[in-house]
Amino acid sequence: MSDEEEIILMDLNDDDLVAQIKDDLYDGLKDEVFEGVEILLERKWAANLILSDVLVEAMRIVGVDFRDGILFVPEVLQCAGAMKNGMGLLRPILAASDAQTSVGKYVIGTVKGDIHDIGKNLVGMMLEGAGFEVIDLGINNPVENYLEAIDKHKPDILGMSALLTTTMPYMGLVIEELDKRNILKELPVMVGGAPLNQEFSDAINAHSYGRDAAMSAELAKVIMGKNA
Ligand code: B1M
Repeated sequence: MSDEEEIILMDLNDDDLVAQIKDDLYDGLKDEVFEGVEILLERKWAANLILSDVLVEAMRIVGVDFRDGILFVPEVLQCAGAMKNGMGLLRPILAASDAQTSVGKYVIGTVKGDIHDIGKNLVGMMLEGAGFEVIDLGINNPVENYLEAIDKHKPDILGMSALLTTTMPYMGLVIEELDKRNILKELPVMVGGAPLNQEFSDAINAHSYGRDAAMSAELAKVIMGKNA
């Protein structure tokens, strides 16, 4: 098929459609990714499967080419925009909760110096789906933002996200501040993000490490004393 020839997403079988959505995300094509996700949902694909096997997998490929200097920041921003467009469709499904009352309050934010927010947003969606009230502080948060939010919202859990090896140590700094103010002993802190691991989480004295969004929501329920 020539590049000019229009691809009708609806006409593709599932395998070809998934491959096409990944290509479209790689090319930063927001509307096409949206439409592709819409079709998969119409074909009764589970939202979490679309997320993990299509969108997150496509973004993994973007990450590899970004690392290898094949893609650059402006292109990756387009990819992120396309991913967010697809995630927007999944959000109401993933965040729909059967819980009648809030399971707990969860404040979440990406740390200072870091503007990555796709993973954090995903964790937020999963938490909402698990029945949490989520207060999202957004990106690039200095310690003061966390302290203010803790004071204002009195959360049951604080979550921090970092995607850069240069910003992950900032989580330790926030935890130290919480400790100094005697907040840490009453407020479980969960940390997460691609470069983290359990060892790092232990080293900075975090309460828990969330490896991925689904696991983090399960962990949060366990912290609240709800069975996961
Ligand atoms: Co950035 N970037 N980036 N980037 N970027 C990475 C992280 C990188 C690994 C790419 C690479 O080299 N392969 C690399 C970091 C290398 C390192 O630190 N060793 C990198 C770099 C270098 C940079 C810049 C410095 C590039 C530059 O300017 N030269 C720059 C830094 C900007 C800054 O923050 N100050 C930069 C910029 C950007 C964009 C703005 C272009 C864009 C972000 C757009 C946005 O987020 N709105 C971007 C992107 C998209 C990426 C990659 C390609 C994808 C990240 C992503 O969204 N993944 C990324 C490569 C990669 O990670 N493979 C890369 C999908 C997402 C679902 O996964 O975020 O891991 P993730 O979240 C997961 C888990 O980690 C976990 O659950 C999520 C869902 O399962 N999780 C938590 C996350 N937070 C959690 C919190 C929790 C619990 C679990 O509890 C609270």
